[in-house]
Amino acid sequence: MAKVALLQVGPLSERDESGLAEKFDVFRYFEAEDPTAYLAEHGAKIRAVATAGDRGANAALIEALPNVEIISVFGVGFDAVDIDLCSKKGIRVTNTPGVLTEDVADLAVALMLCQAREMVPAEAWARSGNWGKNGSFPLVRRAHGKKAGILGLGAIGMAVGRRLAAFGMDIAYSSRSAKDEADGWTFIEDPVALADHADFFFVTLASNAETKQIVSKSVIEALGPTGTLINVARGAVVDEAAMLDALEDGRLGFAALDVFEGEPAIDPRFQKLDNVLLSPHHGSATTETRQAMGELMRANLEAYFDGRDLLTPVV
Ligand code: 8YV
Repeated sequence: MAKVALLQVGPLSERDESGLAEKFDVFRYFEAEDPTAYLAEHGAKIRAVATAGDRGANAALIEALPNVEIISVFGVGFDAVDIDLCSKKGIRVTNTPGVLTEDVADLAVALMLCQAREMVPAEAWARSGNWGKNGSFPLVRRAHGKKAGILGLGAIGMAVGRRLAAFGMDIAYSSRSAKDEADGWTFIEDPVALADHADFFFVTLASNAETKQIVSKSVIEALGPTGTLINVARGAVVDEAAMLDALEDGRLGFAALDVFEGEPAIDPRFQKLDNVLLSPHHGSATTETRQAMGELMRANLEAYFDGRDLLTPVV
């Protein structure tokens, strides 16, 4: 029997590419010199799509694939996939939740510690010989025992909170409703009030129309000149221009960011700020987790074409 035609939207690991090639007839869309001509030639035979959280599948791509049945996303975030259009057309969508939760939470906490303890400039101080020549590195900021605000208490927000509890932090969170499992943590629904409470403000919610720029100018100003904004969600959930203005004039103290609007081409204003710690969207980027994400992405595709239930369906 002929293999099902699958559109590969972006590069994947060798392991995933060979895994897909075993089961599918793979069309490497990301290598096409003329993507429009490529879709015009191959679009009608494509029944499956393998894509990543950042590349997704927008309406134009979906419309160019009239026979697509399933889109499998390598990532938990599916904000780059036109979910409404998929629902309307009966296209199934899957993502990779669960397997990356703990790694993203590790990075969020690492960003807090690294920013508060100024580990990047401190390392440069030791490495450059400044320590020997010019003496001790200046004093930095404490993290343990401080107030944390977590915006979005899904799996990743919970995993961040569990780690912060071990740092003796006073934890508050905002979510659609108060959660039983957040025992001992304070529910503060309003993001501005949450930011007002927090020294360290973690953004861990899903990006969608409802959460667009939920971290507004008011939230940023409530966090204030001593506060730190840590974002491991998506650039779109923060009013990035307002954040940059506030970081530049000191209305916001610090930021530690793994995600940006328009990434990987980030706003050059970030590069001039020494109160921002930059991370290249690396929350899930460990060898172990990326392997697990690839396996889950492929397992969903295989389940669909074997007629089994999807493992982690979105729609
Ligand atoms: C990945 C992510 O970096 O899971 C997500 O939503 O943003 C990340 O795990 C991304 O999907 C890979 O492109």
